[in-house]
Amino acid sequence: MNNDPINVLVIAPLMDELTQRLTQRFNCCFLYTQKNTDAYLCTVGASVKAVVTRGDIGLDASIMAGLPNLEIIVVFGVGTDGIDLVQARRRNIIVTVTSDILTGDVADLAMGLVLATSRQMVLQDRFARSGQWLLSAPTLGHKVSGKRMGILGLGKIGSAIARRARAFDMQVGYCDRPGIVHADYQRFENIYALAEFSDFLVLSLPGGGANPGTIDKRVFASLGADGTLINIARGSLVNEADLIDALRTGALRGAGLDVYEHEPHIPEAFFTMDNVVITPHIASGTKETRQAMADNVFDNLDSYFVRNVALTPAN
Ligand code: 8YV
Repeated sequence: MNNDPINVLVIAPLMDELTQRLTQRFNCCFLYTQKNTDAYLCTVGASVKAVVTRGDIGLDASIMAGLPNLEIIVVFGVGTDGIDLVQARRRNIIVTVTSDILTGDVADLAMGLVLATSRQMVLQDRFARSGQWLLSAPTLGHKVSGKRMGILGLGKIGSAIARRARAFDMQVGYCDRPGIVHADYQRFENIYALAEFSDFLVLSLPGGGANPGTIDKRVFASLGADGTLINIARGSLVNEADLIDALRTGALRGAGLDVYEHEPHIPEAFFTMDNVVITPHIASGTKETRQAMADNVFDNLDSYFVRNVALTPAN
């Protein structure tokens, strides 16, 4: 039984097992189960010391403002783009993320999308299952090995993607903030130059690293008709209307997408495009990694309240 008075506000659904562990250890309030969240926050807001949220959900600045005794925000994920970090810093609120845990999985999925788009893996799967092979030959895809990959954002995930691309004998270029330099890969000063270099332009910026809609028709024009966009970062980085247009008109060859502007809604236009491979924000979605992320969330909270130490702070 939980006799601990610490109130933990859970913003969005988590893995069942994590929810259970949190409930056994802390006094949990579940915001997402409330019909009238404003009224609920008025009632419990002052007692909340910790928030648990997900990287893809974040924490509304207005909700944070309504939690006067908040000490720590624990994120199931690495994205802090949905969190008002300025407010957190000003109020000395600790923010933790699941740091290095999901790097490999996200990089793996990026490579999976590179292969799936260029080798038409989804299309060919449909072709094979439907028995069409008996009637006609499969269409031809495009090479991956030896091609050029441009990585926008050479952080931990971007670097992991670069290493994988090298193993595919790809040439790797990147674009990032001035301080981020990697001698092994070709550096580009801006997105357009990187896109021009690239056969595959991979977005791996940390959340909040660029303005919404930055990846637009000008970038697609630079990437060109033989280019493919891969996005495992955030949907908000891409101007989806421009992307749909570029894919429809052949201004762009293809796209491999794991993230969207208004998740879980995916623009319906993608559903009928054979040159697009879409996955539902599953880059970190392996049992092993999600389990490790759940453990990290629990351990951060536990350590903070027992020893006053956050294990993997983002700020
Ligand atoms: C998570 C993410 O899968 O880490 C992030 O910021 O967006 C994803 O890796 C997501 O937060 C889990 O729901």
